[in-house]
Amino acid sequence: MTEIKVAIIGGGGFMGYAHSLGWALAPITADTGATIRKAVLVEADEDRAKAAAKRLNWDEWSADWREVIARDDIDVVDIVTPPASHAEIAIAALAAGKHVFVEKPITNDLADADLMQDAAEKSSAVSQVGFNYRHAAAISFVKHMLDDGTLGHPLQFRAHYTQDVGALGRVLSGWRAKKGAGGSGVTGDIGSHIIDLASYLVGDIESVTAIIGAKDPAENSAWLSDDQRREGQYLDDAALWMTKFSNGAIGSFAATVYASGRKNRMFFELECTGGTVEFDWNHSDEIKLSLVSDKPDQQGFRTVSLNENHEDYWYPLGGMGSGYIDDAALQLQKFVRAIVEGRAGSPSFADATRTQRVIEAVMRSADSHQWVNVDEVTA
Ligand code: NAI
Ligand code: SOE
Repeated sequence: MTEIKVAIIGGGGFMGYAHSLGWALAPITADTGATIRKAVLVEADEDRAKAAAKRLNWDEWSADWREVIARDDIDVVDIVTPPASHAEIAIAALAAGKHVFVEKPITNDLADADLMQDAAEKSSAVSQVGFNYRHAAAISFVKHMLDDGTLGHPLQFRAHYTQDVGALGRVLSGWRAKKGAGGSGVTGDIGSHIIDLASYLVGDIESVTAIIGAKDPAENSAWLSDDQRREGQYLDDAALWMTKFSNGAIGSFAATVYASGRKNRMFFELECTGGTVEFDWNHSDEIKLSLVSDKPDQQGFRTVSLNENHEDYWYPLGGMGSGYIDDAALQLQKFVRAIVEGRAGSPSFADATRTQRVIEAVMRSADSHQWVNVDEVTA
């Protein structure tokens, strides 16, 4: 039996909570013979580290990630700090021979993402990025129907990721609103999830055209002009972008935190030559499905309720309500499997760097008002 000792860096925040629960669940179903030891929780200062380690049931705490990464007995470094610090910690952990799980977005900066991809590719350790939603059982079901030909060729993908935090005047952790720390803004923070899903299900995004909206949070007014946004160095609060995929499919995407009533809504429709699927994270155990092959008098959408016959559905009975923590655990379970079986993690640092390139393309297109080819976006 392999014992895998995990250190979590930044474990006192939102993702510290989700990953601590995820690590506690992952071994139950990992079916690999491995056991997980929640060994060390690292936080920015000692009091926060001590309190979080106690609350979330980690063996030890530390306020120095470098000292923890240097320890011989740590196998996995799980990075859940804000994105601006991901590159430094991940590259150091890979250099120390650790398996690395890093939260999304891989980082805020394309040059750093390229360095992280390079470090991961040179290392024999397993690395993976926390685009958790692609691991939900409903998404695995859609992926199956694409891979086995049930849905046919993807034609059009339309996705929304909407939240209300901006509309309510809230800032979720200060770093998200700060230039530098917050990356682009909503495109990088929540838009990255729907880019990852599109890349996973439909294929590589080839080119992008975008418009973005930024608001002065103190003003009860419409979006700033592009000039005002650039001059004031505002982060994006809303973004709309259209894409062409390498396989000929087309897509449209929307992300905003100014959507009153939307707490955390991630939604997409995918039309294919053989049928259409619709997914709404707020009903994460369901897929709406219509197949072209349906009998003429039975056409229209049916609701498929996920159940024990679907991969990645953990319960012996449908209708149990799997959600965010199941998803956090599923992605860690797959990461553990990759370690034990000596396979690459997915999504990889290369996948997440490609997503970062798309984010950068969205920002450049919004500035230039031109279509931007993703392969031509360099740091
Ligand atoms: P947060 O602000 O709640 O937590 C971050 C923690 O990192 C804080 O407790 C902070 O004290 C700690 N920290 C910062 N610098 C540190 C350092 N040098 N050493 C040790 N600790 C340090 O942030 P949150 O929401 O947990 O986000 C963290 C990451 O997770 C981000 O990359 C974010 O995009 C991602 N995220 C992913 C989600 C998902 O559904 N996949 C959901 C929420 C966040
Ligand atoms: C932002 O509000 C946020 O916490 C993102 O950072 C996560 O990635 C998303 O899953 C939920 O919303």
